[in-house]
Amino acid sequence: MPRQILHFSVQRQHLLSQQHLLTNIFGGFIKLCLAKFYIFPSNGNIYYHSNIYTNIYTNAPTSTPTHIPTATQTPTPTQTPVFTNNISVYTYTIIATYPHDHDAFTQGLVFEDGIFYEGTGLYEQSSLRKVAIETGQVQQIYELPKQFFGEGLTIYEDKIIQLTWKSQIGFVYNKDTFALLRQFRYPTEGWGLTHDGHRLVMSDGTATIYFLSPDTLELIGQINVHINGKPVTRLNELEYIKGEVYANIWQTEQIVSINLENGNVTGLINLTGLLRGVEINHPVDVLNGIAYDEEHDRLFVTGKWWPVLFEIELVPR
Ligand SMILES: [Ca+2]
Repeated sequence: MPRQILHFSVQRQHLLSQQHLLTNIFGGFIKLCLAKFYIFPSNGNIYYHSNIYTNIYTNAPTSTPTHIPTATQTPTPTQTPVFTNNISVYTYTIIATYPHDHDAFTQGLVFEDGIFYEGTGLYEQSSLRKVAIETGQVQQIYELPKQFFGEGLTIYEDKIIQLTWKSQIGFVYNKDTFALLRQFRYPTEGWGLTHDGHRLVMSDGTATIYFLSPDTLELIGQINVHINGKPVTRLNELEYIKGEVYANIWQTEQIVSINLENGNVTGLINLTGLLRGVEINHPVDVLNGIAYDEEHDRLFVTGKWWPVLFEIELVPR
């Protein structure tokens, strides 16, 4: 979770400094030992690097939680995955790049009527925002009470619904004024949120997608998401697009499209390298945030603390 990311980031930076010093002193043996050490960070997850397509449906993320790309970074060739069961695979083309508030720890992103609605996280920093596309400027903001860690959000009719991470409390706002209309409870953690026109669709970081009544906000169903029969965990920010739900997979640069009838993953989008070439002057975190402009068929993605937001076009592989 995000707090663990921060902790891991600091720990990793420290370890990297230690590693550099010790490597100079003791040589490759020590380096090997440390390398083995920090693939088991404090959150108990096992981190390793390999082709995303071979381990996206395990619990192992394929990229480190925090990274700072540089202009000199060498592009890594993307391996061509082999799939069965008619899963479509996509890479991407960047259509446009827009400014994004690099202090926004993006947890939810929606496009409507020419602007973005964005939810940000972290304790004492969580917010609900209206953001101008072209400039990235925040036009309107509501700051959540300090004890809440904001998560995904969606717009249903004239209301905004926003989740929180571990509080099991969600909020409903007036879309125009951001006036808080009510709060509600749900039984899991809150991660991503979207809707399919008649149900709210929610993720909690597992392989389960939950359905909530948009009227009562009660749980009315759930499905398990899988790819080739194996669960796809760490489903995070969501967006309903053309009859399917797109979910970015936490701590990866991958998005999956999900059939809500059966939980099957129908497509895999590899967004590796999105920040390549972007000047980065501060820490950035993982890809998070999908928004869709239905009227103009535009797809937007960004990430936590990213200084930019991208309009992308999917390219079949
Ligand atoms: Ca979204």
